[in-house]
Amino acid sequence: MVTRKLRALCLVLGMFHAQVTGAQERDADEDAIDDAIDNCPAVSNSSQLDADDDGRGNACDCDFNNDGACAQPDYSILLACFGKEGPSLGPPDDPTCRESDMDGDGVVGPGDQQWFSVLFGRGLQE
Ligand SMILES: [Ca+2]
Ligand SMILES: [Ca+2]
Ligand SMILES: [Ca+2]
Ligand SMILES: [Ca+2]
Repeated sequence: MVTRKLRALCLVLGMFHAQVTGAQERDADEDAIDDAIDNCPAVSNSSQLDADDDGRGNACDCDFNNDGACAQPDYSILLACFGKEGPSLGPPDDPTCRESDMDGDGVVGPGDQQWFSVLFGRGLQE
């Protein structure tokens, strides 16, 4: 009898715990980083790489020249960095080409171009 009551209590407590933690730890993109501190809440980027340190992770930061828009000039920067590996000399707006490495694999390549085209036109997202 006591065990049954205890079990019921544990079940209720467990549900309560799930509700509380569910509210506190929302992780929409399921990258194991809570939305509250995720620098790209809508894009899975567990590395949280943010080359220009502007609070927006590389994965969702296609504004390489930091003019507030994700547009043609940014694409030109990506093209200027295309094929470059690691920190290497790029255009003035992304001198190390590290911002253009959107997927964070260490090289600016087709993956980043694809990533850019997904974000292009959508505008910058919070
Ligand atoms: Ca994220
Ligand atoms: Ca950034
Ligand atoms: Ca821009
Ligand atoms: Ca890359």
